[in-house]
Amino acid sequence: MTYQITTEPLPGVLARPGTGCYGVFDHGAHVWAWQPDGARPVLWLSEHSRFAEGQAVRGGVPLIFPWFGPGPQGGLKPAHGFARTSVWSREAIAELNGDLTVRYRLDDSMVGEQPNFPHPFSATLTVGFSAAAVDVAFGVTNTGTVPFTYEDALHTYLAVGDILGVSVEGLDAMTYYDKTAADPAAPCLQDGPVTFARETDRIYVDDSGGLLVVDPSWSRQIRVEKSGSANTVVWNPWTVKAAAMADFGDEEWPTMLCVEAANIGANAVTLAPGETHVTTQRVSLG
Ligand code: TA6
Repeated sequence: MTYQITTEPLPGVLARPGTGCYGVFDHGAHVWAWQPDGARPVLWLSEHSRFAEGQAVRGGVPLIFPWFGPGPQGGLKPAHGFARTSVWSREAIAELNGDLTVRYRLDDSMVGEQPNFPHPFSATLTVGFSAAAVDVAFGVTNTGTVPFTYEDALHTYLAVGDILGVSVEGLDAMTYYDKTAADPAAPCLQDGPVTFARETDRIYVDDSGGLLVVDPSWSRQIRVEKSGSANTVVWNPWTVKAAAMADFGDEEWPTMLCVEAANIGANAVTLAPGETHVTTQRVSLG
C-alpha cells in the first residue's frame, strides 16, 4: 500500500488500502478517515464539514486542547481550545507492511498569543493506521518552569447505521454528568448499556480501559479502548442541535456517535515542569 501527500480538501496524508481509506490532515493533526479494506467507514465525517483555516473539521478525531468546551470556568474561546484549528508540523511518516504511522508536533511558538493558556508546551499527535485498528496518541509536555493544568479530549466521531438502535456497553454503574439536564452538575448513575432516544451529552467518570458500541443496523460492533483518560464523553446532538450547526446536516444525526477519551474539569491534567502526559484511544471493529 502506498500513501500520498494530499492538498485537497486540506494538506495531509492519505492512503487507500484496497477499498479502504486512512486519512489525516495537517490542520489540527486531524485524523479524518479510518476505513479498513472491505468495511464501511468507522470514523464519521459530516457531508457539510468545513475545510478552512480557523475552522474545526466536523468529524473524524478533533483534538481538544487545552480546554474542553468553554473551559472549566466557562467563557473561553475558541470552544474546545486552539489545537484543532492550528496547523501542526508533520514530523514523520512511516509505512510498513501496509500499516501507516504519521507523527505531528505543535508547540507554544506555533499558536500565537494565547492569553487563556500562556504556558510553554510541546504537543505530539501520533496516529497509527492498520487493517485492525486506528491508534491515536496525544502527548503534552510542560516545557516551562512552572506547573500548568489543561483539559483534553480525543473527540472521536464514530459512524453508525442508526443511533436509535445503538447501545454502548462498558459504562454500567459509572457516574456521569448530563449536560442536557436542568442541573448539569448533579451526578447520575449509569444503569446498564447506554441507549439513545434524545439529545445525549454526558461526561462519564471512567478510567476503565474501554467500551463497546453495538450497532445492530450495520451488524457490527466498534471497540473503543483508551489510556491516560479519566473521563469518557458520549454525545449525539439529535434533531435540534444538529439543525443549529451549519457544518452538520439536519438529517445526519442518526448516523453518528461521539465517544471521546478525555480529561475534563476535576480530572484535568496538571503537569510539573518537564512532565509529559499521553492520552490514547484505539478504535477497532468487533
Ligand atoms: O463533546 C461534546 C460537546 O462538548 C458537545 O457539548 C458539543 O458542543 C460538541 O462537543 C461539539 O462541539 P463543537 O465545538 O465541535 O461544535
